[in-house]
Amino acid sequence: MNVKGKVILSMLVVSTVIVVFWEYIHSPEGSLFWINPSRNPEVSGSSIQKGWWFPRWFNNGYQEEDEDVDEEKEQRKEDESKLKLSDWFNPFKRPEVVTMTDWKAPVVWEGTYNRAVLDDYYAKQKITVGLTVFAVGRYIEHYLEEFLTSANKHFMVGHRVIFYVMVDDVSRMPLIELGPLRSFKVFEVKPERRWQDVSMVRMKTIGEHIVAHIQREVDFLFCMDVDQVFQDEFGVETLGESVAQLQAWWYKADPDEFTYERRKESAAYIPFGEGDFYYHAAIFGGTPTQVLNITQECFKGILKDKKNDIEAQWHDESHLNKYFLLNKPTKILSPEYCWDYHIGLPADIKLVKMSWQTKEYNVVRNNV
Ligand code: UD2
Repeated sequence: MNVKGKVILSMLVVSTVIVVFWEYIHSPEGSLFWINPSRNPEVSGSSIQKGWWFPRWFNNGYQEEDEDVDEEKEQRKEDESKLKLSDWFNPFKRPEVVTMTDWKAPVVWEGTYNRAVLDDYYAKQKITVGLTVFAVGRYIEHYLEEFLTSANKHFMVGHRVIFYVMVDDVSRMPLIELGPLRSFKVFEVKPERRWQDVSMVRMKTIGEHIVAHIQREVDFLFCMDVDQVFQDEFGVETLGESVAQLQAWWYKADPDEFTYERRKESAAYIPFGEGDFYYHAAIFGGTPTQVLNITQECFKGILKDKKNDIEAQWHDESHLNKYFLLNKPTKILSPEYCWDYHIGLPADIKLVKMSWQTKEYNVVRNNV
């Protein structure tokens, strides 16, 4: 090789070394020379070392770019991991019933949802679901044990659950063995003299407990009447920001037939010609923040009525219906989630998840 050849060869070698070294310093994740400290902690020293001798300003310029890329990637990952309604819900599976409201909230009927997809999604998030239930006076002996035993078996199977049980006498609390991932928190509440007040004051008590502790303990919260029994799985398809239950006796009726509060003097007043559905106060829920808002607003209405010496026709339920008229629920549960077998079993009720107990008002209520 002549001198000219040697010079060209050595220039080639030098430029190759420079290119290789340049790549090593700046190559992004996934290229040939990248060492990812997080995936390979044993060699992470080499990528740390490059920082201290290279000019800081130079390194920083690239650092910022890397951070932007990382942020974008994180955002993309987060967006991809969020479930879309179409991933778990198909409104066309039940063409004979209303499966979507005017404001595009899903109405969850048996057959419209894919629970497995949701179970997987919520299991990754390690959610905890709360459930409040009140049993005051004779409601303890009459209903509480069956309610809790059935909830233990069917409510949010496979997910962490806290039952918030409010009784007026803790010593009469039934002994129930709970399954794994389930726990109780039992609280004593003051018994009201009238059953109507027991029912209405629940709104105040639930709100106070959300503020005091529930908001830090759960991701979603349901509030239920005690005189009902779980029959089948009441699962994660029911979770949402604010969740309302269709009342079994009224789901096919025209809004003008609903037993909304019709007296203008009440805070729960809904005029004829208005209204979407008749919601059942026996089940409502959502995120703790939303449930707090529901209970606080309803209780404000109840107090306003007390001041004006008026009581809404269906007590807390009338106020709840007014609330959901003004603040549309983001999810609605079909009457399959709270069915009354006294109606019979029409063809559109495919799978009952919870059913009403027989109302024995003369046995359980102090004042009938
Ligand atoms: C309807 C609604 C209920 C509420 C009530 C207000 C149903 C299934 N439920 O219930 O949500 O809006 O009307 O009029 O239609 N409670 C006690 N001790 C008492 C009284 C009430 O623990 O002395 C609790 C208990 O959890 C009970 C709930 O309050 O389930 C509602 O009272 P209810 O079930 O007697 O009222 P009901 O069946 O008319």
